[in-house]
Amino acid sequence: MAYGSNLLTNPGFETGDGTGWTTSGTATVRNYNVRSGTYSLGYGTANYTAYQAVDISAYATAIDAGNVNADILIYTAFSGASEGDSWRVRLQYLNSASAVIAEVDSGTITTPNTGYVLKEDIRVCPSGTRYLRIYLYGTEGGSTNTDVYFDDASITIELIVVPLTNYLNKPRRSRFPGSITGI
Ligand SMILES: [Ca+2]
Repeated sequence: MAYGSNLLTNPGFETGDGTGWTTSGTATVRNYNVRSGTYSLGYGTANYTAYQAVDISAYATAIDAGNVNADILIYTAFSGASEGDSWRVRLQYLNSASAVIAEVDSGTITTPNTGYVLKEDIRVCPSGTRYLRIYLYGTEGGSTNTDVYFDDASITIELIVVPLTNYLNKPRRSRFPGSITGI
């Protein structure tokens, strides 16, 4: 089966606000430095976070049998000089208690990539996965604005029709530097 539709609400911030995302700090959605559409998330005047989780517990039986693939991704960029600002993306697999059981963590990125880079994780959902979450961080580096932007997020899942018993045959991919936790 092919990957399904994007499970996120407002994945590209095109509502013009933070609908669907839980934000803290100075997270701001605005018409600037977009990757696509009209809006992106970024430009806090200080540190900010934003996250959104999707509930995939309806597929619990298939997940626990190792028969659900996930594809989690988002694009991130600086706008011009970073002024020491940084971003961090965590792509997470959560259990029923919303504890992290696996993730890809970009770590703190300070290299000022002015073009958008893809941060993506594709893997078989670990047994016990009930939620998939994208967690974003923008950190102010000492000047006045956090010049870090996020856009075009996606979380999709795929039900494996023919179970893959050979680990090496299971799809898995992660882009951009970072650490991988979990199987
Ligand atoms: Ca957008």
